[in-house]
Order: sequence, then structure tokens, then C-alpha cells
Amino acid sequence: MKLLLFLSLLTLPVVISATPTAIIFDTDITGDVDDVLALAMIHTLADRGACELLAVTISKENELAAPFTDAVNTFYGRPDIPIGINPNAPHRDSKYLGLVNEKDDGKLRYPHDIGISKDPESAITLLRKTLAAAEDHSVTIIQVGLATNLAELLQTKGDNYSQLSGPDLVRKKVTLLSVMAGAFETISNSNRYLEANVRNHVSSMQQLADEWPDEVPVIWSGFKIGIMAPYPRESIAQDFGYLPNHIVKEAYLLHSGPDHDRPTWDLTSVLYSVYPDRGYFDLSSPGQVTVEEDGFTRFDPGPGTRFMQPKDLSSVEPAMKRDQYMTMDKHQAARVTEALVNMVAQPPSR
Ligand SMILES: [Ca+2]
Repeated sequence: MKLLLFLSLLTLPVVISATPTAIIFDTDITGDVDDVLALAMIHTLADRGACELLAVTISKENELAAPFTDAVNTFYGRPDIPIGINPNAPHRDSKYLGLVNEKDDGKLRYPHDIGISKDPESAITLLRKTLAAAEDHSVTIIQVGLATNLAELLQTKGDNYSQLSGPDLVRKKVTLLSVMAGAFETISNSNRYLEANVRNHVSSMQQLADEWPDEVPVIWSGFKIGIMAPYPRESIAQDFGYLPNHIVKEAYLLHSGPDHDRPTWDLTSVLYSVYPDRGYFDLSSPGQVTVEEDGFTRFDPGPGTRFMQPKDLSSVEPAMKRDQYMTMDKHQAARVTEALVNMVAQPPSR
């Protein structure tokens, strides 16, 4: 009996901590549609208990962006996620945000209350409020657009929510910044590719790279990662028929049409944030990203870090190891694509 007990103890499954990743999603949900797919995926991960969506902040200006985001959140059964906007952010037109005003038989096709009975909050205030209320070292910020909001957060001083300055609040509360921006590998024979999230507002991405605290790691998903794992058009055609109206499918078709496999740029930053240890991606050696005047993202490996074991990195200055960028081979790309399709297409659980 004792032996049996001993043997059964030996075969107990390894318990992996299942604390949901607490996420602030900072998005330019206006121009491109990968932001919409990434938000759908966050809701699936929240349905599975793998993450908790604390807030959404929007880094481009369009009066329909907050109502549309609220409609997606409502579609997935989370109508009260706080949403913040930034009036200083550059305006961007959209092919799909207008869906939020469309009606069938006089009723909104995608119900929401922001823009009707409620106003969005200020993105910068919402970032401060959300971080102040969170447990220390618990929040993952996923930035998949311009750096307008995070650059402004870093300029803030203490307020009613916290006495801490923006950088100190980040040091205390944020555990990871996952960014879709930049280009770190050769793109179409160019080793100086200027990626849109940087190029379209260089100064804020420069501020982010210069002033983000050295102690809080930044993982960059460069332009090439999303290109290597495009979202298959077959999924859009076949996987969303479980409801007659589907806001994600409609947005995709309005943006990309039925004959295009959209790169999964923003989705890859979400996937890494929630499942960093599943081998979907590899990471570069630790180093430092700087943003040059034309929007080129330069990555300098910390001195010697390429050849160091992780345990030896403690001797490297924090500033020289804050940043890493994601890499992916074609086998990983196949796994990533399949995982993303399954997460984006999963029906809402409530
Ligand atoms: Ca985006």
C-alpha cells in the first residue's frame, strides 16, 4: 500500500501556476484589423482563465474607436471593461469602425454604451488608475500601435491615484511590456525597414525606448513575425458561422476582403504575453533598442550578452539588457498560426 501511494505520488502532474495574466491592451484599433483579431483573442484567453483584461487604451484618434472597442467587449460578454482615448493622438480613418452604428430593424447590430450613454475615459488617467489599483509587479502592458499613450504616461507626475511618477508607477506595477513595433531582421533585402507603428509617430516611440524603466523587460515583436504567420482567409470564411452577425468577421472583410491572409502582427504580442514558455517564439539575446530619427529601430546586444548564460546576466547593467526581440522559424510559425486561429475563432463563452 505504501509503495502504491509512493508510486502514485511520483506520477502526480506537475502543478504549473495558473495565475491569469493581467493585461492592459494599448491599441490603435482604427486602421488595420489585426487589432480586432488580437482583442478577440484576449477575450478567448480571458474565457479560459488565462488572462484578465483590465483596460483598453487607444493610441490613435477616431471618435468611433472607443464605441467599437466597447462593442467588441460587449460581444464577448465584458461590457464594462474601461476604455481610454487620447485626444492628442493622430487621427486615423477606418474601413470597419462604422460597423458600430449599423442597425437591423432599428436596433444596433453590435450593442454598446460608450458613445451613447457613457463617455470613454482619458487613456493616460486610465493607465495611471489601473496601474495604481493593481498588485505590485502584476501587470502586462501590450502595446500594438503608436507609443503615444505610454510616452505620455512616462511624463506624468503623482496624482489622486498614486503619488508615484509615471516611470516609478511602471517600475512598481508592470512586469512586462510586450510591443508590436519595429523591424529587427532583414525585410525584403532591406536591413533598415521602417515599420509603421514607429514611422507614423517616431517621437513617441523614441521617448518610450529612451525613458521606459531599465528594470521592466520589453519584448518586441518586429514586422517580420506577423508576416511569417498570416491569418488564413479560410478561417474567416468558415469558422465564424456560429452567429449570423460576427463583429470580428465583418471587420476583417471590410478591411481586407475575402481573398487576403492578413499578417498577425498584434496577435503575436498577445500570444507571447500569455504563453511566454510554450516555445511559440524564441528571443534574441538581451540588449537595448534605440529609435533613430527616421524611425529605424536599432538593437544593440549588451556587451557579451550573446554568449552569456541567463544566470550570468546579473552582472550586466540593466540598461543593456532591458530589450529582447522575438524570432520564429517556419515550424514555430505553423504552430503559431494554428494557435491564433483557434483563439480568434473560439465562440464567446458568455
Ligand atoms: Ca495595431
